[in-house]
Amino acid sequence: MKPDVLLAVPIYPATMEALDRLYAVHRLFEAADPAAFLGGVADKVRAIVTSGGAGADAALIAALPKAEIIACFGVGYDAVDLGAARARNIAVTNTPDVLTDDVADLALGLIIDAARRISRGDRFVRAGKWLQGGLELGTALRGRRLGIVGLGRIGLAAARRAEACGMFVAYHGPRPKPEAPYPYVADLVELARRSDVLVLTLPGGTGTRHLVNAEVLAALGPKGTLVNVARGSVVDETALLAALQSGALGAAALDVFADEPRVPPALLAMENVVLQPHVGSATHETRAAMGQLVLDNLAAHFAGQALPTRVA
Ligand code: 8YV
Repeated sequence: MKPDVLLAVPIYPATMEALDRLYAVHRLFEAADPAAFLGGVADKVRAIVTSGGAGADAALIAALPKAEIIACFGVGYDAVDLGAARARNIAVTNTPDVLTDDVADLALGLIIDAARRISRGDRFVRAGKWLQGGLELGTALRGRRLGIVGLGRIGLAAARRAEACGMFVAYHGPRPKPEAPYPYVADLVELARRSDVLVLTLPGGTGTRHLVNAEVLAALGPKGTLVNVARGSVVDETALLAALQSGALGAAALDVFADEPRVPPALLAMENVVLQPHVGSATHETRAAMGQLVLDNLAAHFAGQALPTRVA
């Protein structure tokens, strides 16, 4: 008999097809009445497949008393209630490494877009404004200072790309990384003060919630740019809006938001803001590789083998 798997949200189509071949898949996102749906599968679901954004909260975990594993289609697992999983000895897996380059590419793309106004130029041409004159000048990347918040795999990959553009890199995190070839700045406000562009590549979750607050944004300053490819939760979005509106912060380029897919309407009207619909890992190649890791973790679990990418 195929093991029963709850699929919380849609993921990469080919991965969903593979799940259908290998497991009895129950699609929570298609249920008209999710609570009744969960009640109907509670006595058989042994695995939960979810995304980085959707995760699995305590209520979902409690609703599935036979769950043994939560396989997260994403590197970030901050939306999984690890305490609830641990209390039931439920394994949690994620999809590290395979998405590092894509997320770093997007971070670089956002850095370049904010400085060189690519999206803005696109809107300008489409609106026919070029006929009246050229776009305002942008800012060179060469020689500008990049602050990375969270020098993990993605932060390091973003740093290398920025260096190739002639930027100077420094970083902040919970502790210095002796192997890192960049200066460590223990105080985030100080890093923001010393940066022209601040890129967020740190994990989300309660430990980093609103780490980027009004003080950090003010330190980044009227000529500074905030780039977020991490989680919306790490930024105090109200403070970000206020800083952009008052001119205390120069620009922002955001792939993630506090309440996705809802984006604060005030941001939509700002020309100095670049907006993306959480697409850091959104390429065919990477989503396929992420899906394969989900499948590999499930297969290992049901075969009683060590999980390839277990986080908890
Ligand atoms: C995905 C992500 O957008 O890896 C993460 O943590 O946020 C993303 O790669 C998401 O998990 C796919 O829906």
